[in-house]
Amino acid sequence: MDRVLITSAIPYINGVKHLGNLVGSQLPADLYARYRRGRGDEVLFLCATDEHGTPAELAAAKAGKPVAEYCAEMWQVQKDLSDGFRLSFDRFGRSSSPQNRALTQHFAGRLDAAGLIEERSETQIYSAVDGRFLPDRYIEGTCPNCGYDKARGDQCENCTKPLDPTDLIDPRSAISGSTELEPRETKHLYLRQSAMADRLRDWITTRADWPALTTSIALKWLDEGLRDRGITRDLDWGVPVKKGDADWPGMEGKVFYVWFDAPIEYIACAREWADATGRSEADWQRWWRTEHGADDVRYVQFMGKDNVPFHTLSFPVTIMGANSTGEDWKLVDYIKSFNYLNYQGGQFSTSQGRGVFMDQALEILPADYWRWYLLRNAPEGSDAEFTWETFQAASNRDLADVLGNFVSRVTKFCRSKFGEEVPAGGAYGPAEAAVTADLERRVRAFEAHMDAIEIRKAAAELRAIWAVGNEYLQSAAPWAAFKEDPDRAAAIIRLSLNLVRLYGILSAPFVPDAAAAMRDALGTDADWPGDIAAALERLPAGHPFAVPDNLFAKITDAEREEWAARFAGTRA
Ligand code: B3M
Ligand code: ZN
Repeated sequence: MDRVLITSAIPYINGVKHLGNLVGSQLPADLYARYRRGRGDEVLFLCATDEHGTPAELAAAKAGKPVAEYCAEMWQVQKDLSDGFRLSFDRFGRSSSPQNRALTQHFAGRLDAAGLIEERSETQIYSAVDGRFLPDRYIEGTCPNCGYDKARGDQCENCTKPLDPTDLIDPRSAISGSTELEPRETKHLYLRQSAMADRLRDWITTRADWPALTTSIALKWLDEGLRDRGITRDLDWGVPVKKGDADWPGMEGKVFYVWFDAPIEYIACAREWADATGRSEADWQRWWRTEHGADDVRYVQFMGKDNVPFHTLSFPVTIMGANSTGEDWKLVDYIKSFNYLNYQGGQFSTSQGRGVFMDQALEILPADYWRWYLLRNAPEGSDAEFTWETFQAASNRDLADVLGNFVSRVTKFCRSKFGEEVPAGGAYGPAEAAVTADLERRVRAFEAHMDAIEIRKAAAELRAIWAVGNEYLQSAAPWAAFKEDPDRAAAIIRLSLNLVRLYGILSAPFVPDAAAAMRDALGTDADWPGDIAAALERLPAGHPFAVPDNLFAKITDAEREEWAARFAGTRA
């Protein structure tokens, strides 16, 4: 049994996420977590809301609520939606938790002890109209790298380049729109990432198994010369700047930058999990501290490509820096990153309300439909495109015509001819041997793709595994066999019911509700199939079952047109 720590990038608290966000981190992370659990591994799967920084403050101001209240409400909204999508987090935490506050302050103290923090007096942008400094997203302007005119002070959404507010061309306040901005002196802490550049490069260049998307982004920033990063802000909301438990002279009234404390929440979330479930310090440390048991943990992170620089460079500096003072925090072992999912020829956009959002999706259809479509089209090699036509086609062809149809035909035929139990009689013959051999190869290929987190390939193989059942049923034709040789028909159906069981196990990471319905109908376990021949004998003659409700409804053309029209514009 392996131990696997899995984290998804933690979504900003500022509103409901769209399907592009979902497929870029939380959903594939859930797929992998469910798969590893299915294989019998011990898994700790963590996610949280990212509650600090300007995204939270701006959204709360827009909602007319105190930021703490806004965050508490939005956490519940996001939690309910993640449950709705069956995201199986062991803990859905909050970066504003006391655990994260303590750990963030702890890491800052360690980094200071390691000589990796520098106090700098610097000019930041002050807005006279707003009466405050404008860090990060409080400022907008044109990206100096790509010319995008809605770039924000922390990062360009278009080309992903991390920015400082002073980099922007034609800057304006995101609060008031004012362009009456003036540079003013203020003191801040900088993380000396540049001092760690060689170590980071050595580390990243030895990760030969990482996706090219991950390493290419990381190496690009290293090649351009890694800049030190300001890790404090003149804001009210956030983790107060401290050195461990001690005050930090000169830093009174300042908070840590959101991108400093957000990844530390991955660790704090494990501690939240332990605290909330009556576990001990040792119980979470065995996931995170190599000398406390985490040396045999495989740690896998999931994220969109715009988050890669922070996870390959900044957060590792935090970990390596603390470790250089004698601590033993675990570094990530594998970073799975994603391109963007686009919506009907443009971008999904939270700020413009463009696309389909998680709450809207669940109002239309249950989670399995979305999970299957999004995962089979995961933006792995390049950006992917959401269209209503491909959504309808994938649901109808794969889920309804192939998987749902097979389960329905087999169980209903059996009920009508043999009753609601696995029929006896008839031995498996050459056709069954061929199916078994085919599946032996395909299931092992599916596992290899899932192990490698090659999601599109895994989905294609799973669909092929479903199709094997349909093709077998079509050619073995138990309805014809039944008339002359009921024993032969019984053998076909016995194998087919065992295929339903197999599908109820293999499909669970992708379509957990349908898979559970299949296993429940058969009254069976979820033991991962080793030898396929043995797995296809698992349900013996006489084993009772029930015909499950129709697993998937077809999406009609009228529905597709209605939804396409409803989601053509922008969300209010
Ligand atoms: N909240 C950005 C995002 O939601 C950010 C991720 C933090 S991961 C530590 O894409
Ligand atoms: Zn840009």
